[in-house]
Amino acid sequence: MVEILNQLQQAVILGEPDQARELATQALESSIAPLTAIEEALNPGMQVVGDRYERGEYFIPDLMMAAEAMKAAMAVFEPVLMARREQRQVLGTVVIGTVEGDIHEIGKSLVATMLSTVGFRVHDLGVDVPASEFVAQVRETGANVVGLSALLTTTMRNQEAVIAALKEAGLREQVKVIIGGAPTNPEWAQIIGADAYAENANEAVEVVRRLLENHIRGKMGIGR
Ligand code: B12
Repeated sequence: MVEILNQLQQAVILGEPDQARELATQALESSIAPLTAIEEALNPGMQVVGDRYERGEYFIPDLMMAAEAMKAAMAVFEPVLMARREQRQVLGTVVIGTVEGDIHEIGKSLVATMLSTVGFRVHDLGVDVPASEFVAQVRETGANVVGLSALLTTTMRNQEAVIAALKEAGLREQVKVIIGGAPTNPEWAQIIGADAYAENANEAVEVVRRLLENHIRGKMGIGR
């Protein structure tokens, strides 16, 4: 098991999509849980890639190939995660996307997948999403949570812009806003008036559950 996970991590680090797909399939065949593979091979692999880029050892094409490898493996794991989805009632509706000017999609997609897996209805708007699109989708879907991803210090401001646009549209009270992405933190969430921050996909699930629980309790007048 450890060997397959090591190889999968290497496939991400070396940016080998075909190998990543093959190893992800082997991992499933060896009864390795998709979440284990994501947490113990894909994420740490991407971390190594980021560190190498920071040290000037990797360049943009390396990042792109690593991202392709990660996506190839995720494409193998996602159907399995979805099939194991807890078939209960829909816990809530989430609109999620990476904010305008930012094309980093992997972390956002992971959060979207995890939320779907545990029973939220998720509308993933993709990357480089303008504030107006978040507003339109919240209105259309009646979402009760909005997830905003930003991986760049230059685009985290656009999380604030989405919140402002939701206020302007009169929708802010209807939704809880959760933010995430490497340059963001709980303090930033507070500064821009988001309801919550989560560091990773697992935490995002817990936080969204908690946010909606409070929301529903509040609506029903319980605990006041
Ligand atoms: C892969 C990558 C790319 C790929 C993205 C491919 C793709 N399809 O997504 C490409 C090559 C396109 C890219 C481009 C750029 N990148 Co880049 N990239 C990365 C890298 C190496 C990994 C990001 C990643 O996928 N991580 C894996 C996922 C699983 O982790 P994650 O994204 O952090 O997500 C987790 C949490 O943050 C959280 N989360 C994320 N979103 C959300 C949302 C919500 C709602 C919640 C609750 C939680 C949450 O949960 C996720 C899952 O656990 C990072 C380095 C790093 N260590 O992060 C740099 C990095 C983010 N990039 C960086 C830069 C500078 C750029 C470029 C500007 C480079 C350039 N000069 O062109 C461009 C920007 C393009 C743009 N306009 O967006 C910098 C950002 C620096 C900064 N602070 O602003 C970083 C940190 C690298 C570095 N150390 O310098 N990049």
